[in-house]
Amino acid sequence: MKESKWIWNNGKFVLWKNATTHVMSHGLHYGTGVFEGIRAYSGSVFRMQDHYRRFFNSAKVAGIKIPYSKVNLEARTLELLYKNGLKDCYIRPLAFIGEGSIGINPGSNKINVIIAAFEWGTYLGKEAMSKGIRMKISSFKRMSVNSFMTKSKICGNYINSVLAKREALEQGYDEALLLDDNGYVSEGTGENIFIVKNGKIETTPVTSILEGITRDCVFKIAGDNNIPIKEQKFTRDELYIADEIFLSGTAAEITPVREVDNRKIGSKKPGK
Ligand code: PPE
Repeated sequence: MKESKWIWNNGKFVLWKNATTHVMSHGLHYGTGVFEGIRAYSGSVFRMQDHYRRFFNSAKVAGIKIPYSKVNLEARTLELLYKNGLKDCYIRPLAFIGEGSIGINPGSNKINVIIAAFEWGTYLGKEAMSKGIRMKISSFKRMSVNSFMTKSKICGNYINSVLAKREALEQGYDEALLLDDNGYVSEGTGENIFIVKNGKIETTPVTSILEGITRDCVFKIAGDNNIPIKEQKFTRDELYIADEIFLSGTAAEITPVREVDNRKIGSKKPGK
């Protein structure tokens, strides 16, 4: 990640180093915030409206009322890129509950909204795209849908991903793969997963995952190329014998997987 000059902070553009917050912010203590991850390519923000739609939906699920309109945040995002001179970058909108009442009930504490934009290269390591990554099934399960709301990018939810990611890296892998409550494959710590078998693509149903916007692009691209694609539950052994596996996500883009639990996948090279 490379620092940029300006951050949009509660209605104003402020210098990166001045975009600070109070230590008694509710969001800091209880994870009461929601965020998005968006990329821009050559100055065009990729599916911006879909990302802001999900941002507002996340906030709705979390019971957070964002005090700006969607159109306003979209316009400020474009302005932020312009002010920072950024064309290829990652954009991080965040809304979180601020200081005031402490304790579980956030009361009427102010809702803070920020948008940051910065350069962010390959998410899963330098060689991820050319060689594919090595994954390990995590000892942490993907959180249960009735405990945490998996369709929502709620800040606090991400402790599940942080635990799994750290464990995988400490054990020498590039990324963790989480199973759901019932033992089926769910997703990576920040990516959806696809398997290819006999020329057909399968991905997990939306039940326990974040409904990725890149995932939706994969459906569209497969459709355009007449490649059969469907949502289907699958188990970890189906991963081992898949012809190809890849991940999708805004940060990860499309990343090939070359190994799961030390088993080589398909031809050991990124597939078509
Ligand atoms: N699952 C999870 C849990 C997830 O966080 C992401 C995005 C996805 C799937 C893919 O969704 P989409 O980006 O709409 O295709 N993860 C974001 C956060 C990454 C981070 O490290 O922070 C992202 O890719 O921006």
